[in-house]
Amino acid sequence: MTHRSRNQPRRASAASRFKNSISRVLTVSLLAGSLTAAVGQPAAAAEIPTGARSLQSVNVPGYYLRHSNYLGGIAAVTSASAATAKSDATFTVTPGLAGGAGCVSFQAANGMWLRHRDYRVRLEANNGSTTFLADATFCVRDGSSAGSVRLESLNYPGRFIRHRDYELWLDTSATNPGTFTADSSFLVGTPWAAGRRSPVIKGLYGDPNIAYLNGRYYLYPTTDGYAGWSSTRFKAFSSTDLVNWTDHGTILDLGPQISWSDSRAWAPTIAYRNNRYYFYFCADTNIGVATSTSPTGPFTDPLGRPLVAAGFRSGQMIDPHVFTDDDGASYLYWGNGYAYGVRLNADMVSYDSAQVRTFSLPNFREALFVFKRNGVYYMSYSVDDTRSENYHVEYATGTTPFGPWTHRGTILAKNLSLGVKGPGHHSVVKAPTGDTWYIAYHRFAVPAGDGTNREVTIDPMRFNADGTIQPVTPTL
Ligand code: FUB
Repeated sequence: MTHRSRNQPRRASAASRFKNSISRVLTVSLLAGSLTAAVGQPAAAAEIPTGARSLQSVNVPGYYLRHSNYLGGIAAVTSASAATAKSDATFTVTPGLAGGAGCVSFQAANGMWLRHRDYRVRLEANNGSTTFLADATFCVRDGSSAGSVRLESLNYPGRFIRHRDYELWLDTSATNPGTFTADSSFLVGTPWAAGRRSPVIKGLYGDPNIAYLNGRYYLYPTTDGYAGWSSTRFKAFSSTDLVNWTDHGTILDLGPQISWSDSRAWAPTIAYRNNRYYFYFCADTNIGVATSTSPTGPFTDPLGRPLVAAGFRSGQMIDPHVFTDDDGASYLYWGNGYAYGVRLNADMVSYDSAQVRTFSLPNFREALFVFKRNGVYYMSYSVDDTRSENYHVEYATGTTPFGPWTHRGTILAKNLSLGVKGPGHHSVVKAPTGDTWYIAYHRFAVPAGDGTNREVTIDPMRFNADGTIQPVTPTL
């Protein structure tokens, strides 16, 4: 395949190129922040840190790798550029979709990925095929100048992303050999735009329980990244805007703080009553409760035993949730395979076990979550297995905290074109003003997570005029 060279930027002489390279680094530093390395420093093994990045052409300063009309190219971007131009020139760098040591993939703000097809670099949705994953994976090599990188195709070794006529192609060095190395070299800088906004809390977490308490949003998740979900600690995060989150560290550590269990710290939830915060949590498939005067602890166990012990009823005694009704009565919901609910006593740490209800909910697996809007009780829950990409959220509505429940359908499900798999174990929060609602949930970490390597995100949740919930569109 030959391609006519048109509109090619004029090339500078070697001497002025060197001079320009110094001023280019200064310019880039000012415009785009820190680079992976600067001219004058010894070249380190090429790498690109994950996260949002912008990549500047080495030999066309001020021109950045970007997508336009779903095709890759380079274009000028400055601080005065439109937000769209900045966003199009920003990619979230992830470990390579197809793996490979030192290999990465590039995801745009709309969730699509840079991939090559017919040697043209394009922006396309991930269809999950082996070909797509390989076509979207590029291995980082040293570039033509210190600190710059080149991107070699994983499945077409010897072919690199390069610009030609301001377009991005996957070329070999035989294509325009005179300029090939420089045309395929990029300086990696801080991003022009925010890039992918999720996960909202950085790192691997699942089962996010969101609550609005005392003027802030709080998230209480399971800590992921452990085989068999074997973490033993709970953390808390808070935010005023659902975007910037403060990590409050460990708020409950099963080992030293809970006498009756020190394993499998899962799926907590919080409630506020009697001027105290009540933190309900799973520990080795028992449900415990700990209390504090602060939403970030320290929490202490008032019972010295589980609130709901393993074996109390059929199924696993996990995934507690507490809903407090307008009349002040609080209800505890929980279960896996079997859905349970009971009214808590006013002390929030006891209940009448003879009054435990079992609910019939189509497809129910776990993670019950109840909320109330306009007098309607919404019973939402997760379906399938958290290790399956088909894990999802369905819901029912009722006229009391105990139903009867009418199944309404699916709220949230996978979206493979965005790389969203296994979205579930959600929670719901209403903003302090208006009729604005959000759903927090986990999904397999993007791009390479699974059922024990999950990450947390939040999306708006909207209602139809008849009170049914609109399917949530997962965003990134
Ligand atoms: O995080 C451990 C378990 O995975 C939770 O208890 C379940 O709901 C599932 O998300």
